Amino acid sequence: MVEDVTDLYREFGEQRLPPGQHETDEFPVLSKGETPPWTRETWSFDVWGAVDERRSFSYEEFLELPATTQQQDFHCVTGWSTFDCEFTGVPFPTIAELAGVDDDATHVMFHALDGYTTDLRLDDCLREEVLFVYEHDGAELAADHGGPLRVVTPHKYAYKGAKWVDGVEFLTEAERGYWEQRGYSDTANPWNQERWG
Ligand SMILES: Nc1nc2c(c(=O)[nH]1)N[C@H]1C(S)=C(S)[C@@H](COP(=O)(O)O)O[C@H]1N2
Ligand SMILES: [Mo]
Repeated sequence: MVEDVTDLYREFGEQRLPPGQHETDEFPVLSKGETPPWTRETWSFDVWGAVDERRSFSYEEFLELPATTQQQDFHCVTGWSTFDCEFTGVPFPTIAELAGVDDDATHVMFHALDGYTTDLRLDDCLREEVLFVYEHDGAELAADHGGPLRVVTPHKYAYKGAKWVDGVEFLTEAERGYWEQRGYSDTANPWNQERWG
């Protein structure tokens, strides 16, 4: 079954296409640098910080976690939006529950193989449609789009969705990620045009 979350914009705005965006039929690739290499044997996904205990998953272990498939829109802060992408993966709240998040955790930092990081408030992550994705449109997630694993955040600009994600850190205070340190917004709500600041 595919969960249709293309209507989540109703929580934030009037129009499905956020203001200042244009729709494209393409799914462009946007990365700060090269696509990093990885191997199934050495890859692990780690959860640490303000949690009961540090957790580590091999690629095979991650694939065994309960997954969901959703149809969603994808909004890049540079102005393009792609409608109706289908992604399969593990919801953020499932990972948070497995790790046992501390009561004083307020923020999250995502870490990726290319050195990329991005931050969000914890309550912006504890949503079923924030997914750790390994399949796109029924096929294994392409390396350029973040394979083996990426995050998607349909309620935020897409820079909040770390490609090649291999770790999530729970924080007790706000910290800024790669683009956030370079001026992009911490909150990144597309319907409010939170691009900078
Ligand atoms: N690890 C990593 N994740 C990243 C990026 C990146 O450079 N490195 N770019 C971000 C930006 S700005 C966007 S718009 C989306 C692009 O995803 P796509 O290349 O699959 O379209 O990934 C985001 N996640
Ligand atoms: Mo972006």
